[in-house]
Formats: sequence, structure tokens, C-alpha cells
Amino acid sequence: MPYVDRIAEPWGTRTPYGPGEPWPVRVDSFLESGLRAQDVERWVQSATILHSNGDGLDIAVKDGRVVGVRGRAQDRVNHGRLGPKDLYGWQAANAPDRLVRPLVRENGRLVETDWDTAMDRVAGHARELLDEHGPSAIGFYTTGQLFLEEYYTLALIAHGGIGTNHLDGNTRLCTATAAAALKESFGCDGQPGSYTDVDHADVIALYGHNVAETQTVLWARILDRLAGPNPPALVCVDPRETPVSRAAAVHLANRPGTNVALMNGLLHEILANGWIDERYVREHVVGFEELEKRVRDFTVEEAARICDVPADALREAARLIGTARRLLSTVLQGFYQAHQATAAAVQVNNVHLVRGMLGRPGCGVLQMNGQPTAQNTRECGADGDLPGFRNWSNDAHVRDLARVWNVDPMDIPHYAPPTHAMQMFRYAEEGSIRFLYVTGTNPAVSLPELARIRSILSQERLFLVVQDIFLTETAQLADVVLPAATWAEKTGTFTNADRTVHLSDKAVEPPGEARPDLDIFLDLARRLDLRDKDGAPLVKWSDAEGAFEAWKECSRGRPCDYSGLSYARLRGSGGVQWPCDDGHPEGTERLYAGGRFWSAPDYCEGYGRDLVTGAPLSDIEYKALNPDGKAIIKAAEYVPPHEEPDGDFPFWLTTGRTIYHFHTRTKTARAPQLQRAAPEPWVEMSPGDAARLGFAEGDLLEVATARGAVRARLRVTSMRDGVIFLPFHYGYWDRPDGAGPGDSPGRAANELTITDWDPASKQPVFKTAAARVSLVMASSGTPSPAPTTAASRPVSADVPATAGGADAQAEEVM
Ligand SMILES: Nc1nc2c(c(=O)[nH]1)N[C@H]1C(S)=C(S)[C@@H](COP(=O)(O)OP(=O)(O)OC[C@H]3O[C@@H](n4cnc5c(=O)[nH]c(N)nc54)[C@H](O)[C@@H]3O)O[C@H]1N2
Ligand SMILES: Nc1nc2c(c(=O)[nH]1)N[C@H]1C(S)=C(S)[C@@H](COP(=O)(O)OP(=O)(O)OC[C@H]3O[C@@H](n4cnc5c(=O)[nH]c(N)nc54)[C@H](O)[C@@H]3O)O[C@H]1N2
Ligand SMILES: [Mo]
Repeated sequence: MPYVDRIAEPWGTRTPYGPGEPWPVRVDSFLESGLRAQDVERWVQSATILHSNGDGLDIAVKDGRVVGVRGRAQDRVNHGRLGPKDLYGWQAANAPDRLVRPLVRENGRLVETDWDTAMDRVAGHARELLDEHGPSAIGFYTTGQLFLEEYYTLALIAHGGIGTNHLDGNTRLCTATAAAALKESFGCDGQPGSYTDVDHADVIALYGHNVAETQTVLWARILDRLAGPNPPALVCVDPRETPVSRAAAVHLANRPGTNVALMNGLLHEILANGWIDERYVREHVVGFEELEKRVRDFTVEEAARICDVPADALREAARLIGTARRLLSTVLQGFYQAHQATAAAVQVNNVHLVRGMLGRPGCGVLQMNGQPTAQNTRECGADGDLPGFRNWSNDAHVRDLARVWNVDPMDIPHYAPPTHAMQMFRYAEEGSIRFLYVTGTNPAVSLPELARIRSILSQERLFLVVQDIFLTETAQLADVVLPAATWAEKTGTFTNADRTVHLSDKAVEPPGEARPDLDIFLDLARRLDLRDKDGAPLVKWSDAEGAFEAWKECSRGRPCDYSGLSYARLRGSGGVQWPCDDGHPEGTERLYAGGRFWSAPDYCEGYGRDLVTGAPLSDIEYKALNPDGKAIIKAAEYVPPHEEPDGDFPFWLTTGRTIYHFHTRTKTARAPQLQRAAPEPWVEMSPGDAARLGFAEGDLLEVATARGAVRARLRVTSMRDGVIFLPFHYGYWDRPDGAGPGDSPGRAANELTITDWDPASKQPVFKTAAARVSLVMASSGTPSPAPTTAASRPVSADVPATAGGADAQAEEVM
């Protein structure tokens, strides 16, 4: 059995395979030092949580503690593989600084208290505001990292009980555009493709998606195809050089913010060459003429000029995509966190619609998710939408939900689109939201323009509740902090980016008095005495399985139908893809086979929006556009970003991720192997720009925008000129110099980002801002500590390679 240093070699050993062949099994595992498999007392079934891939794993338990993980060979998603964050990240839950008791603010300081005191304060304050100001004074901001059962319960409390329209997830920052683009094109959320499309595709196009670092096991699957016979050709659209671009047949390193121009150039070429499935378009699609009109005169040269990429490279990409027999496309944050996010993501759907490439092996779109349970936030309505992909602007859907919940339809807010997260923070800033309940997210590091966010969260008049597992930058500003139990300490289900549902069983007891998020929500509902229309308790379950059973009924007959699933069915399984119902007892691999969509006017999840203004369309407009429930092609015109580089701020600043860390690092920084691999922030710049400005690898630089400044050490990488990149993982809780949030100089990338969002999905713009860079201190030869294994690979050969040292993990290839 090979042992591999999975920090130095994040994707592990290759197991090549050919088109249509089964992907070989390789079981990865990591146990606490000194332990062997025979020392483990119990293995408990679960799946990975530090990304959206949903890789099946078993949790190793000894003496009541988690001591390791092992990939599940029989899981449909990973066939046993795990990524570096999955192998090591679980150690964070054993950290000594977990929150173990509730905290309340007394005379300006957070002090420990008991659950009754803390929850009475939360419920008492909410009740007082409800009586004095009504439900609109109350907002909930949740996450993509809890379990399905928790979101469904929260959505019922907020929408069915309290009656507020202010409920959203950090999924707004993450996959709001995935949902919006799927609704625009197919009338409903729901991932058309499947990871098994990788096994069949002859062309894979990745749009703004650094899959190698962000879904490492999906990339391992692609790498194994590339290493086998008849490999697929990759097309990569990303301004930076990444492991994906290095493996690609064509890399379009477009200027940031120009994705719509690029897509229109590709579509022009595809249409001009007649690479169209005319019959598919005729039978299954509306809106083709609009697209034809939009791109006819938009030449490849024009696109190449706007995007600053070679016209021939664009043509070559269009040829690959246009002549592919089995095309798989993936889309993520390079497209989603942009000023024209939905417009760009929809053009990727359009490529598949004009080519008739959906619902068959190898022909799929993956409008990717990021967080492990983001899909459930959306399905259960904790992102503001109504549960079960019901349409808030269709009264029949609201009535149907009211039936499921046994409440009056008028008690479910549906007078306007649900409030999106950025708007909720605006309402808190203005003082109309007075109570904000934050669960499983750290907005004081992850939202744009942090100086503003800190000032909103620290207002005297805002009552802030934070439910987390650590005392984060956000928790430090709270009035009440509730200690949550997390993965491995509670039971629930979650659904990955290709609709695969996994069960995650409780393996160990939570530390101290920490409680599962579900139990905290149930306690809140009890203390608020929320009732249905007959006076019975509104929430009718008391545990996770009860919540799941209730959700099954809520989802019955809707696209995301879970009615054929149960805990018993999921236990022992290798993951099941929804819809899973009487008609599809084994689940559903691909959606939209045969060109059938969930887009009929009376069934669809939304009537769509104007992609430029974001204005929702009415039912009348939708019925006129799409009376027969076909797929919808929506064209879009390129418009430049609102903030572009100029004389004062000459660089494009973009932000994103590295392979070893997850978000604000509350977990990965507490896993020593991961923290060592990427201990401090850095800033990436091209060799040309560095030489022009006289900067060298390792120099300490200050990066500033109109909103703030941060310091980081320079990593010179092969990215395009004029762009700089900052990872957004580094906040203030573990800063070596002890400086806190708001202290100068800053460290979090979001000190710099802009308060701006896509008009249709309302997803914030994290990928473009105008910045300037200056030297603080020359390096005297010490390189920056950025990883050498991935996109931040140095151009200089003198930088020591990132390695895990003594750590080598088992990989059992079957
Ligand atoms: N290691 C790791 N994995 C993760 C996470 C993590 O924090 N760490 N988080 C998870 C989550 S929640 C998410 S949402 C996903 C995100 O996964 P990804 O979207 O793959 O990650 P990002 O690094 O945010 O952005 C992807 C790429 O977009 C490129 N980009 C920037 N601007 C533009 C542009 O204008 N156009 C184009 N075409 N590309 C651009 C960047 O150079 C970057 O390489 O990752 C998930 N997986
Ligand atoms: N500049 C820039 N900013 C970005 C992005 C970017 O690319 N660039 N990406 C955006 C994206 S895609 C995302 S998803 C967001 C992520 O942003 P956040 O959601 O703010 O980041 P996390 O660090 O994942 O925060 C999750 C919190 O939940 C806590 N937690 C973990 N497990 C549990 C649990 O079981 N229960 C409870 N109650 N708490 C738990 C963790 O300790 C942590 O504090 O950041 C966004 N911000
Ligand atoms: Mo995300």
C-alpha cells in the first residue's frame, strides 16, 4: 500500500481510466499519529464538509474521540478518495478553544452563562421586537454548512412562525448565482449534470473554477481521465494560471470582469459555424432568436479585444466546445462573484442548449456549489426562497406550503422577493432590522468592505446572536454567543453539488455544553411559543430524523423530491441523487433527459428576472415567453464592471482560495498540517509587473483600494499582467502580532472589496476591484510562505517546496 505526503501531493496517486470505464477505487485514510486501523473502536458513516464535493467517508472513533477518517470505497462520488482538508481538517473539532458554554454580554464584556439565561435573552428580545416593531425587525443570516434538517427547521421558524422575509444564507456569497442561472435557463434550481459525466466527456470546460484546489477529488477524477486512454480536452477560463490551466488544451486568461464578452464571443463562433442541434432547439427551447441576434455581430475579434485574449485561442476553444460529442461544463466563483454573474453563467447553459447537450452521459452542466450543504440551504428555503423550490410569486405554491405547515398562507411572507443578505445588512445599518441571528458563518471576515460590516455589527441598537463553534471575529461582536455542536457530534443529511444525498451520523458527544444547531432552533421555537393555525406547536418534530421525515413530505412532488429516501435507506449506501421517489427509487443520475424540464408556468420555481436590472418578471410575462415549459435561452450584452483600474488604482484585484484552507480558517488553521502548509497571507503578481515595479519574491507589500489596505508578502506567479490575487482566508483571530479587526495594517482581503452585487442573483462582487500596490519592506531573500503546489506556484526555482514533513497517508488502490 503506497504512503503519500498529501500536503506535497494533494491529489495523490493516479489511477488512470478510459471513457465509459468505471473509475478505479482508491481508499485514502489518516489516523492520529501512532494509531493503526485495528486500534479504531468504531467507524461511523459520513461525508466530507470543507467543500461541496460530498465525498463519502467513515469517521474513526476511539475512547469517545474522533481519531481519523477513511474514504468510503463504495461511495458514488469519491470511490474512496479524500482531499487534504478532509484528511486533516477534522482535528479542529478537538481544539482546546472550542466554545463550550453560552456567553452573554454584560457591561460590554462576554461572560459565560447557562443555556436558560442565554436562550431567554434571545427569545425575550425577539418577542419584544415582534410586539413593538413586527416581524421585519428580525433577520436570520445562516450558512451552507449546517444540515438539511436544520435549515428546514429554521425556514419554518422564520417564514412560517415569525413571519419575517429577512432570511438568507451566506450561500448568497457562494451559490446564489448557481440557483439564479438554473432558474433562468430551466425554470428551476437543480443540477442538470452528474459527476459521472467526467467518465464520459470528451471536452470539459471550466469557467472561473479552480477545481484542482476547491474540489480536489473531482479534479483527481479528471486527472485520472487525463492519464488514461482517449483523454478529454480541457478548456480553462481564468485570469490566473492554476493547476487547471496547466492541464488545459486551451487557457483563456481573460481580463477580470469580462466573462459575458468571452461567452458571447464563443457563442458567436459556435452559431456562425452551425455547431447547433437544430432539432433540439426547435423542440425543447425558447429564446434562440434573441441569442442569434445578440451575438451575430459580436465578432471573436471584438471579444478578444475586450477580454484581452488572443482571437485564435478563443476560436480554438469554440471549436473544441462546438465540436465536442460529449461536453461537460463547470462554473464557479470566477463567474459567480462578478457584476454580470447570472448573465455569464446563463451563457454556459446556453451553450448546452444550442448544442443539445443535456441529460445524456458526458453531457452535463455543473453550476457548482461551494459549501458542503449549500444545496440544502436552497432546497429548504433558508436562502429566502420557499422550501421545495416553490415559487414565492405563485399564490398556489404559497397555499400549498401553508397546507404542509398548517398555517395561514397570509402568514408566509410573499409580498416581495425575499430579502438578500446584502440588503439585510443595509437594513441593519439603517436600523430597521434590530435583531440579527447569525448561524455558521463569519461575516466579519467574509463579507465585502469589512470596515462597514464591523460598524454595522457593533451598533448598540442591533441585538446580535452568533451560533458558532469558535469565538470568531463575528462572535466577538455578539450580544449572545451560542456554542454549537458540529459534524461528527450530531446527525443529519446533506446534499452535494451533483444532488447526492448523504447521511452523517453522530460519532461522538459534543464538548462541554455545546448543542446541535437543530436542538438550539427547536429550543428557540419553544420559547417563542410558535403555533400553527390550530394552536398546536408549529414545529412538530424533536429530532433530526423527525425533521427529515417532515421534509420528505414538504418535498413530495417537487423537483427535489426526497420522498423515496429515509435514514435507513441512506445508512450503508454510497449516496443517492435526488429526485428519489416512487418513480425513481434508486434516485436520478441526470436531469432533463429527453428535453423535459420543470419549467411549466404553474410548476416552475421562478418566472425569471431581467438580467440587466434584476427586475422579476410577472407570471403573465413568463407565460407569454414559455407557455409550454421548455428550456429558456436568455441572451445578455456585456457591460464593464462598475469599478475599473485607473491612474490611482492601476491593478485588478481578485480574491479567492488556496487548496489547504477553508474560508476564514476556523477549522483549517486548527489542523497543524494545513496551517503549516499556508501559514500567512500573500499577494500574487505577474513577473512582468513585479519587474516593472522593482518588487521581488517575498517583499512585504501594501495593497490598497478606495476602502482599505492590507499587508501581505509577494509571491511572483505566472498570472496575467495587471492582476493581483489575495487569498481571503486570513482574518484576525490568530494574527501573530495580536492586532485585531480594524487595527492598521489590515490583513483580511475583504478590507478591500467593494459593496456591489449582481443584479439578478444579488451575489456580491468579490472578483474585481481597482487596487494599488506599494512596497513596505524588501524581503532580503526570504520567499513568501505561499504554497508551491497549486495556483500560487512560484516562478522562481529557489523557493522551497511545500511539504507535510513526516506525514504520509495511506492510499489503498484496489
Ligand atoms: N481549498 C478550498 N476549497 C474550497 C473552499 C475553500 O475555502 N478552500 N471553499 C468552497 C466554497 S464555499 C466555494 S464557493 C468554492 C469556490 O471554488 P472556486 O470558484 O474554484 O474558487 P475561487 O478561488 O474563489 O475562484 C476560482 C477562480 O476564479 C478566478 N477568477 C477571478 N476573477 C475571474 C474572472 O473575472 N473571470 C474568470 N473566468 N475567473 C476569475 C480566480 O483566479 C480563481 O482561480 O470552493 C469550495 N472549496
Ligand atoms: N474576498 C472574498 N470573500 C469571500 C469569497 C471570496 O472568494 N473572496 N467567497 C465567499 C464564499 S463563496 C463563501 S461560501 C463565504 C464563506 O464565508 P463564511 O461562511 O463566513 O466562512 P467560514 O469560515 O466557513 O464560516 C463558517 C463559520 O461556521 C462555523 N461552523 C462550522 N461548523 C459549524 C456548525 O456545525 N454549526 C455552527 N453553528 N457553526 C459552525 C465556523 O467555525 C465558522 O465560524 O465567503 C465569501 N467571501
Ligand atoms: Mo462558497
